[in-house]
Amino acid sequence: MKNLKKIDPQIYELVKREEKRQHDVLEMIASENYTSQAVMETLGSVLTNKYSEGFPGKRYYQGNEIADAVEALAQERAKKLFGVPYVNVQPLSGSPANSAVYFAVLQNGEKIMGLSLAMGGHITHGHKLGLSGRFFTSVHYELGKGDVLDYDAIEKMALKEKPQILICGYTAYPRKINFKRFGEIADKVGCYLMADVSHITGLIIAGEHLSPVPYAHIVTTTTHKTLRGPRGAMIMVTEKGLKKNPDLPKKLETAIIPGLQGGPHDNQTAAIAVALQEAGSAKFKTYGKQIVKNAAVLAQELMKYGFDLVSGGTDNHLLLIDLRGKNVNGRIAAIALEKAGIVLNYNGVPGDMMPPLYASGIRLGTPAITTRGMKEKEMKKIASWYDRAIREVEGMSLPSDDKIKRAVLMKAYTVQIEKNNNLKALAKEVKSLCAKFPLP
Ligand code: DSN
Repeated sequence: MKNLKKIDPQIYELVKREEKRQHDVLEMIASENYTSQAVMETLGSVLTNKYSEGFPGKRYYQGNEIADAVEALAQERAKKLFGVPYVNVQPLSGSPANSAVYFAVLQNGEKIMGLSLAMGGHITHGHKLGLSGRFFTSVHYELGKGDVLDYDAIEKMALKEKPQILICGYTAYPRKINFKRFGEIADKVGCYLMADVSHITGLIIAGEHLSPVPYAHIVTTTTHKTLRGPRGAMIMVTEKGLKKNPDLPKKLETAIIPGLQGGPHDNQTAAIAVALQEAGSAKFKTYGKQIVKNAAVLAQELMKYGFDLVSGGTDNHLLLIDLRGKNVNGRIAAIALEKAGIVLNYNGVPGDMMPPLYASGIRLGTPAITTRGMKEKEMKKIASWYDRAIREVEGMSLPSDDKIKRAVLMKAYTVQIEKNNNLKALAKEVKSLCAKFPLP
């Protein structure tokens, strides 16, 4: 980056520091990953200079011969990889993708039904503070016994509520999703089934999770999580979706532009195409399988250390730890773990009484560390580090109902964590492990 260094040393310095941070820590945010150099080269290409409102062969600006070819290639690769007849690769990210689906399919006030945010759903699945909950009617199902999906209860609710769109696919759910059962429920209701598989796309490609394509009408996914591409998203219409409504592709295109977005980011589209090509390789399948193996070992080991895993384990790439049993607040734990070189996010857990900013759990995942080449042996070591780090903050819980006391405690605990030499020593051990597993 010699030009950047010369023109803007401040940003150059920040990029370099971020590169070092990403290298030196265990990146365990379940939704993050490291793209290949090829993806990054494409993102930094001249394609960023172009305006291409519209779609291949029907643009509002001239000079789009190459942009057409790039987008058509991305579409073809996605269609082949997922087995769908239509794909839109223009959504800038996951939230715009989901919004575009609602914009295309619903009239104002019509109903969507998804898993509640508190149970592992996503803000764009009808949360009242987001666009989907504000302009449409939303109802939410909850997890059942054992903190897993209760399909009978979901069916009962869907038949009563009669949503126009039933949503499955989650942001903090560690178990497999029975898309077939969801498809049957949607068919009984006569509604659309939208599967938001952002978190598990890579696992679906690797054959580690059932694909929603035969059962859902519409599938949305981000491209930067287990798929390991650039930030971005795609909306797919399945054969079943086309049969229900042959106008879906047209409606989705109109929802993207002029509905919600302007010019597509052609550099991003091209980078998605590159990621899709990478995801079609045998190597990627091995990668997807290893993500799941690693998560399973990590879960087993963490449970040996007395960690309480929501639903009692994991079937996919992510784990949700309920820290109430350890008497540690989730946010405090996340701060302590970061001090120890392990990066993740604090997260609500089913039945959480704490506000989201002070949630009682942590969410972690194996996609990024698996990209670095870590395997079962490293997972065992990492689990022992979680144990050591959390021991340092055991007892640091926060009250749910006393804001002032919470703020005082939060400050005091943060200072203690900052000074904790055991956590600093741990960060050195983490760093030396990371040194053996370079970034792509
Ligand atoms: N931010 C993503 C995640 O972490 O799951 C969802 O939008």
